[in-house]
Amino acid sequence: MEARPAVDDAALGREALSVLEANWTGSATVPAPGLYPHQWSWDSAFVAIGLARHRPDRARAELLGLLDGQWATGMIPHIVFHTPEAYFPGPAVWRSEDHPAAPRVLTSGLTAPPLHGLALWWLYRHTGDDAFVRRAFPALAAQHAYLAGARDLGGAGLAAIVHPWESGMDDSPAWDGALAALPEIRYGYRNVDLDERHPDSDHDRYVWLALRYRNAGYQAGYLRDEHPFAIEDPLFNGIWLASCQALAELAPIAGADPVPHVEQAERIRSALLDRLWDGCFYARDLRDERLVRICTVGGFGPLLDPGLPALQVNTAVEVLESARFMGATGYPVPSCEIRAVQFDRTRYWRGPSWVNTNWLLRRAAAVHGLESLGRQLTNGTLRLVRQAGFRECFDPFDGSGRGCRDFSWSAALTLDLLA
Ligand code: 2M8
Repeated sequence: MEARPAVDDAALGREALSVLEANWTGSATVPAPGLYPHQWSWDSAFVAIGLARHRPDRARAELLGLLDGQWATGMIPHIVFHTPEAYFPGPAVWRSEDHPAAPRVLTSGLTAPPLHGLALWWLYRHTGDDAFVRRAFPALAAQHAYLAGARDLGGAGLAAIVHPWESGMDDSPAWDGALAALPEIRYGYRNVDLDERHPDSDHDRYVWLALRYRNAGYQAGYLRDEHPFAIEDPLFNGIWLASCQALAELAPIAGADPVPHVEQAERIRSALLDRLWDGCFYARDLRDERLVRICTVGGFGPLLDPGLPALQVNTAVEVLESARFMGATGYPVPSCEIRAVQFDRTRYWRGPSWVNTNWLLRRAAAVHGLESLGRQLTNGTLRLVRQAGFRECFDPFDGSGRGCRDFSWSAALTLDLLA
């Protein structure tokens, strides 16, 4: 494993800020130079959270840059292309310019975990900036209305993802079954090193799914009636619930009614319990109405809810701390349970540890008053970045870095962990 000279907290914080400075393009922070040269949606929310204390001006600009890409439907796209930098799948794949609801800036046609309400709340908590809340609140309320209207494909109160890219955990084994049910596709498109990603040919299916949705005009009716990939994911919905609660708290500042946001959060909670819980939270595949019985780090997303009943909190935390997850690895938190046959410590969301999911779980520990768990997550994550740098992800057993270097959310959330 690569050795780095020992760095104290102040030096680590300075390094994090300089990575974020280098990744700032003038309108957004790219996730990493080279591999991800545009603005990614939930990456930007994490960057805003990390910068809230240190550079609130930049955190605000980050969120506004992303909101420039919001569609008139309320959808916040998973990528905003502020520059012509080459990337696949880029604007030629998404053709947002052909859609009447798309903004002037080019974007993808998919969405991403709706963390932005929580990011706005975080920023408010650290700055007390009422004016920014008033400015951003309506856009985030519209985002939530889009999810409730166009994405409740199961009709029970949860938002469905319609592509693995929408989950944020692209290569997670939770999508293997749904992808395997699609026709075999051989485009041969390659934007990433597949040795680090999915073991099969599924990358071509990702592109095929995106093109089908685009060719259907990004219509909600098509998603409901025809699109072959529709999954209720506990991480996406756990994050949405937390953002609903955030908007409920911010509503009075924005001159809005908190009640619809409280009610939305309650609907999501009861649907998570009814539809995704069975000893831990699993994803539900709506195309064959079954739970996808593999426990991933995404299954802990509902812990972000302070109102989650004690039974689910205690059981989920037991699983998290057990030898299925943190109990067996030297570092928090493997992205997939290690006893699963699909677990692979070398492939992206199929095993490695990620700073952003560690941060979300630390937040969950804080909302439930689980101090020792919170400390373990904080210290373990800081150990990872101290030893291996701001890598995209990490081997959960030996802590070595994987994926790209100078990765923005790893740097930004380190700032928050150091505070
Ligand atoms: C990864 O996703 C992109 C596609 O959007 C990829 O696999 O190339 C994921 O880790 C996702 O969560 C993240 O937002 C994105 C940019 O960091 O990279």
